Amino acid sequence: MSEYYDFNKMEYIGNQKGLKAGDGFHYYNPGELIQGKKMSEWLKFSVAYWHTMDQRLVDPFGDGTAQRPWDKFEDPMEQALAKVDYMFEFLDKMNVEYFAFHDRDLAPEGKTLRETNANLDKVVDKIVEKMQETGKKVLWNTSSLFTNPRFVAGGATAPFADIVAYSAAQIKHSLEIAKRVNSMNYVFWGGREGYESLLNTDMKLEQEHIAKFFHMAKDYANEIGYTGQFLLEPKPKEPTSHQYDTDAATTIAFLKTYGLEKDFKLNLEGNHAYLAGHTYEHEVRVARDAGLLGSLDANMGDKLIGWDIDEFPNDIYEATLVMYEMLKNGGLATGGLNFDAKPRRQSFTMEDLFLAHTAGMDTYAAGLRVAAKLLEDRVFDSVIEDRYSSFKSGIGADFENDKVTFKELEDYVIDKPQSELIAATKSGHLEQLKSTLNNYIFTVLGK
Ligand code: XLS
Ligand code: NI
Ligand code: NI
Repeated sequence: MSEYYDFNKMEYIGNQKGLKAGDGFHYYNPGELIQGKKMSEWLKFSVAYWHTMDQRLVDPFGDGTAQRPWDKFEDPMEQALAKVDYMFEFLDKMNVEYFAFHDRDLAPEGKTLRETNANLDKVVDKIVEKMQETGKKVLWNTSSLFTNPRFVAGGATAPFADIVAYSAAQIKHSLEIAKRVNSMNYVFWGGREGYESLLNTDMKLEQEHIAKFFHMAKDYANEIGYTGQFLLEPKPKEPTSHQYDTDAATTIAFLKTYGLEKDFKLNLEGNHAYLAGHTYEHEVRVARDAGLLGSLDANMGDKLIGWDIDEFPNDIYEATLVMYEMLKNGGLATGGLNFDAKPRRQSFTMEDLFLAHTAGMDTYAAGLRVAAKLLEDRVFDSVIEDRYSSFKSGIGADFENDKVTFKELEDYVIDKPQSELIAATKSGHLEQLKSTLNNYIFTVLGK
């Protein structure tokens, strides 16, 4: 492989004092076994093409600041093809097995969809070659039904039939690509699938349209023999003020309402959880409880900024609790940890891209280590077991086993004095638990 970047391949160096971030991985040791499985298998890290290759580091107030070696290619197709080489070299140097992309990340649009597909196919040809050469894999691909002005009012939920038709044709081609590159999953993030105001929106019709659209997508995948897992990615707002796939719970209700729950799981993003007013671990728990945890867009938000800033994860508490849910789920099956993340606008060098990925990988690897120990020691399990123990016998067991009616529950409590009821409650000991969590983080990572 040709050398595009002046960086050594990232290897595990441990966490001895004095080692600078970026010298290597301090916590991510791909071959090390955690609960009987290699870290690289628990943590199927993925690089996001749209950020790492395409993101110019713009914000709503300023132009891009990114400095990239591929900027030297002026012809858009030439640049698109060159970026494939840079991408694969990046994956190799970062020690990452997977990547993810939207159709429009890869190649410029032409004058018609036919021309656009031809541009895209040229780049996909090269990607397929590179994949065969290197063994790198696609965690998921998706279609951008939100960047081009034709999607001003949505793609599958657009109030214009021509745009819905175009969206279907675009997804059809993306599914063909998914089959070619053998994508583990196919993601639908409802870019502009939502609304700004009910004054001009038929919400029910739009939701029926997108449900029909998803059924058609699945039918087409079956027809061409694409067997990757379909994923929906919830987000509450931005760009529209009411995104239909608001959060995990809303998205699960949507899937069940329209009979799609057998065909879809969820791809959950950290920053989207914040925007929905939830923690990341809450979203992952909701999906896990429903048996619909698919994959993770591992990024984080900022408590002080109200938009999707896609920061690389560095919050060890969040990573620990999310990895805890992941371990409880027995892993992510076809899913992984996709860095839907970009460096900050002031971190504009190529070196920052490497450092940012290293930080994200180490944060989740550290979280995995702590979570595994918390599970092994049954820290939360034993607390939770004890907290609900009154359902193991007496009236609690009767309630659990459907042996009591409302009337019998009333009989049981009607004459109980307040003091007995208060005595039936127990402290939640939350301060102690949080401090135990701190201790686990310090001791497991301090080793
Ligand atoms: C945007 C989404 C997007 C999806 C892929 O907020 O996170 O990047 O992951 O379309
Ligand atoms: Ni995302
Ligand atoms: Ni996002």
